Amino acid sequence: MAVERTLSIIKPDAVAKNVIGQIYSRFEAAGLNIIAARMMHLSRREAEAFYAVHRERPFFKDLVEFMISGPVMVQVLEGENAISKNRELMGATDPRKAEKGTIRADFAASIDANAVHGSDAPETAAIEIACFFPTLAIFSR
Ligand code: IDP
Repeated sequence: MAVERTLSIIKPDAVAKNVIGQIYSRFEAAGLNIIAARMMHLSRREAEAFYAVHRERPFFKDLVEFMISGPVMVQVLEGENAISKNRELMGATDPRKAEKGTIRADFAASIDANAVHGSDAPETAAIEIACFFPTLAIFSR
């Protein structure tokens, strides 16, 4: 198994619900190390750039509005198969379809406000991590 890094974002809805710690506990229990973290309030430009792959999708405008509606918690997770492991912990994009016990099933209200983001592949993980963290701010162990 490969040690990977992935970018995770706790979205404005979950930050507002005060469940950062509960979500962090799930990462830790799954063997994922939090090796960088920062709370930030994304600008419109940052949110649009981050979700640029979805620019043509009908939900793009609402997604950007939601992502800038409040602070987010951004972290780099590292561990064996971190990318797929985090996606498993997150559950399906639509919380109504997310498996019981996943972050989205437990904390998300809708497909628009679905609690967390996680990179979906090694290439996107590398790009997304570089969006938020310089190498010097990442503490692997
Ligand atoms: P993911 O977050 O599970 O990887 P993506 O398909 O990459 O899902 O979509 C990015 C984000 O865009 C989702 O987390 C969700 O917030 C939003 N989104 C995706 N599909 C829809 C939709 O059909 N309606 C509204 N929002 C959507």
